[in-house]
Amino acid sequence: MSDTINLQPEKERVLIGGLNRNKTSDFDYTMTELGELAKADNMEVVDQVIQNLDHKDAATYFGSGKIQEIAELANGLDVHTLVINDELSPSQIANIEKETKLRIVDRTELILEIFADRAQTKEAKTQVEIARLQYELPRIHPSANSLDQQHSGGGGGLRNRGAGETQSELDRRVIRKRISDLKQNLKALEKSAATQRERRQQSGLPKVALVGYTNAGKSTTMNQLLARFDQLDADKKQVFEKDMLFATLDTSVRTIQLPNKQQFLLSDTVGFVSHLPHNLVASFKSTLAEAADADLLIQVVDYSDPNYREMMTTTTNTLNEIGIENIPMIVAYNKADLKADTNYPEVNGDDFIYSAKDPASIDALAKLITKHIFAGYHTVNLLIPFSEARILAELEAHTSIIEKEYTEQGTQVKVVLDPIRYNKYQKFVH
Ligand SMILES: Nc1nc2c(ncn2[C@@H]2O[C@H](COP(=O)(O)OP(=O)(O)OP(=O)(O)O)[C@@H](O)[C@H]2O)c(=O)[nH]1
Ligand SMILES: [Mg+2]
Repeated sequence: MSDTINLQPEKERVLIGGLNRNKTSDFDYTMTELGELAKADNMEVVDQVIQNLDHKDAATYFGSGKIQEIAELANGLDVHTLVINDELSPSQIANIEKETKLRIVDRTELILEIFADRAQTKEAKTQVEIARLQYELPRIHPSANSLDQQHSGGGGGLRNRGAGETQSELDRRVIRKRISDLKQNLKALEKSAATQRERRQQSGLPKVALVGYTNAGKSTTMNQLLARFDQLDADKKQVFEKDMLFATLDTSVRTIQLPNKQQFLLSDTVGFVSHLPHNLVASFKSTLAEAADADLLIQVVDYSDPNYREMMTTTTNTLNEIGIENIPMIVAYNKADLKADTNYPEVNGDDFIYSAKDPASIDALAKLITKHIFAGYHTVNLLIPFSEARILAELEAHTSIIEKEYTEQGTQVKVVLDPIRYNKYQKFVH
């Protein structure tokens, strides 16, 4: 239909390029990933340029012959932007821009742009803005105005504030101030998240966190577990899931209650990508605080992706980088429905093959989780005196009561207790 209005902003046509240093085996994977990142930033990848080189050129990243080749290719294809598979120095970017007349976007800037576009909550927006400003700070080019020249001989310091201050210095000062203000705001936001976390901690419920590469199906897994086991308001508690990179930037925590009334906390977290920009790692650290103190991690893997092994390595590296180690982990190979000749659900030790869209898989996953987190649980008989009605109410709300009988001495219950309550209610064991 000719009169349909296309609301999609037009995609920017780009080239992607990278240096294959030491011919590393994961180079092709990082280029594929770069292409996906570019698509996620509303770009259309027209072609790619690759150079095999042991060391990057200090001035122009690519060797000079390659730079000419890129300029000609871009000209022929009528493309004006080159996305590079690395973080470049400000002067490298300026040099390539000068020689090719192309706009240069490096990997870090690309990821930051996607994050800025996706951020929804105040916390995520603040984290991304800090990271972007930190990235921009060394990249402010001295302006060509005369104040710059006037300043070139003198030192910095207070003397030069005010009238003698150059535009770029002023810009830097404004940015530094903005970063420090944003960090203050973030601290306050993180404090309230920490308070909430503490409150959940006091509930004594086991904590399970979904982690893994972006677009693997973490949020879908969370939503299906919710729909299956927490029918009450399940649709209101659903999290955002979509076939795109970095659909989730914030951690969401939900309570899952299994049919036997055992409960656990499940958190859905931000997805990973390789070569995460340094100044985003700090924000990942706070966003992933939920995963850091989990009792069990479920690493969700897109088993149907040919690069799933590299994605798993990326996940392991990122977890290590942000200091999440030594937490028991189930490796959950998702999207088995898209992989030929694959049986699912299938459990093999701590490996689990499944499809988040298959109810039988979700039941099997719940079973596997239960086996892990409720291992230290005890089934006991308690005799609760009538004077302790509060305790009975607490047990009814939070534990799985198998039998209940009123006797003259009080209420007798057979109940499954977590290790904390098992200690706490020792004196009532009958
Ligand atoms: N066919 C199929 N698609 C799936 C399955 N699980 C998830 N998906 C799809 O994969 C895409 C990504 O799912 P999400 O749950 O948003 O992935 P995520 O891991 O939360 O991604 P980020 O939040 O970006 O890190 C969505 O389009 C889902 O519908 C599955 O088992 N089979
Ligand atoms: Mg998600």
